Amino acid sequence: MAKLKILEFPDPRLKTVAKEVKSFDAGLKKLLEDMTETMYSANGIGLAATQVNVHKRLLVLDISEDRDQLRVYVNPQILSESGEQNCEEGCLSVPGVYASVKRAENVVVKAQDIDGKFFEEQLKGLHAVCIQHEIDHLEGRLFVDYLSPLKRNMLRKRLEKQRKVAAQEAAEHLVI
Ligand code: GNR
Ligand code: NI
Repeated sequence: MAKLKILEFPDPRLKTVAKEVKSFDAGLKKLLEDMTETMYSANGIGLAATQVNVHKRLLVLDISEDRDQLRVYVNPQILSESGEQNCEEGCLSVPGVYASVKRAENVVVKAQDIDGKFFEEQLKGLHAVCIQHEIDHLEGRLFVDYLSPLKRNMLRKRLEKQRKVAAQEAAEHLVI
């Protein structure tokens, strides 16, 4: 297994629309293992392939406290949705930023498992939030895209500044 690098906003590669998975081969299983390790080691409750710069329709979720309820969705599709909920969302690709996003309360999802077998599921609450958040990644959308352009630009500047400071500090450590 290998931990993969997670792309961070405003990296333009996060805007890529992922392509359908057509071959359920050993390469897909390896990618799934690496994504799972990456999600757990980053303490995330979900991870979409887009975030690790692989533009295929694959995502993993685990919203359980004990981190032992891994779920895998290949080529996921939302068949229907109902209700509304607001959730304070965060994203491994937008570290340190949290914002309330309005999503459907219930969704019916159709997807394939790692062997290509189709299944359907009804999800609600945080589970529904998370899969909508991950499917957005596969469409090249981030939760900050739901914020006003003004707020998004403020975030972009703040994150760029943070990164500059971190790089500067790293450089100073090298000098010493
Ligand atoms: O770890 C994550 N937490 C989270 C919290 C509220 C709503 C969505 C999420 S998903 C996020 C992991 C991530 O970035 N997945 O793409
Ligand atoms: Ni995310």
